[in-house]
Amino acid sequence: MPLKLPENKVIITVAQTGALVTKAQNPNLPEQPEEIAASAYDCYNEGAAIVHIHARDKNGITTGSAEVFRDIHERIRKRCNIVLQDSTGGGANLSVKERTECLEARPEMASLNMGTMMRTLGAAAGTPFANTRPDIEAFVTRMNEFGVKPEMEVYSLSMYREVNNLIEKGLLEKPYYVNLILGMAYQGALEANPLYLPVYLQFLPAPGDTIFNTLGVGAAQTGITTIGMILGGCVRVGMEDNIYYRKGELAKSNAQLVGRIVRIARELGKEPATPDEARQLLGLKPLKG
Ligand code: KMH
Ligand code: ZN
Repeated sequence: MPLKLPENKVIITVAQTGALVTKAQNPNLPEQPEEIAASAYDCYNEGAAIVHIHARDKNGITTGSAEVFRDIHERIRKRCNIVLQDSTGGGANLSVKERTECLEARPEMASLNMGTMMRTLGAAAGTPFANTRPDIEAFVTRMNEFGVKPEMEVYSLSMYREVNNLIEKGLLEKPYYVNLILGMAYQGALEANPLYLPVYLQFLPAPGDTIFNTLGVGAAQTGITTIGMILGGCVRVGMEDNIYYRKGELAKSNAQLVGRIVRIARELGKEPATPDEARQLLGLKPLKG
């Protein structure tokens, strides 16, 4: 069995921006540092404990710039103590090296993509989203130097091999944190079929030491995360993964998506963990000051 959260708690992450979504698809997408920070604060007020951050340049293009990530962190920190989780996934325009630069802005957590996938749609179709074993080990080594907790993003069962490799090499601290992704076919993930969740859990690496999160891309966001909570996991919502509130209706804000999952959580008897409760459950360093 996976390491369960307390029955009455759920850690909610909001992934607000991503690398692929544009304002043309949803004008409410926060892209610039001030927009990202203001939206993160609204999500914190709704019950998000963690914000997963992607940065864009002034033209809205994905950037790995530590300076932009630092700017976003500072603007968020002026408002609230939500846990800062930066994306090292970046976008198709960034090299592996550029994808590590955000770590210099000292997030508390960072995403760690657990395998190479082939992009199948969009402008970058036919190019690999490269995360080789040496890349993954280099990312995690750098995270360890900075005391950053990896959020291991798993898109299919075969990626457990890389989780196990990091555990065997002693490169991870307990509790391990694995994000089970369903429904990102254009990037090689399993379909958003909830029947995969029990299979993911059946084979979870080091289950007694692993906390899991679930996310469903697109229309599957609410269903997959609801089942994820019932199974004892953390959840992630937000416009990076889904730009709609319901079929044909664009999300007005990330906070609207957080608000819905909080209402469902409460109906299931779970309160959203505060950022400090999330820090404690995930073994993050306490915030100074
Ligand atoms: N869009 C997510 C399913 C990352 O930022 O490192 C994948 C993601 C990758 O969040
Ligand atoms: Zn991301």
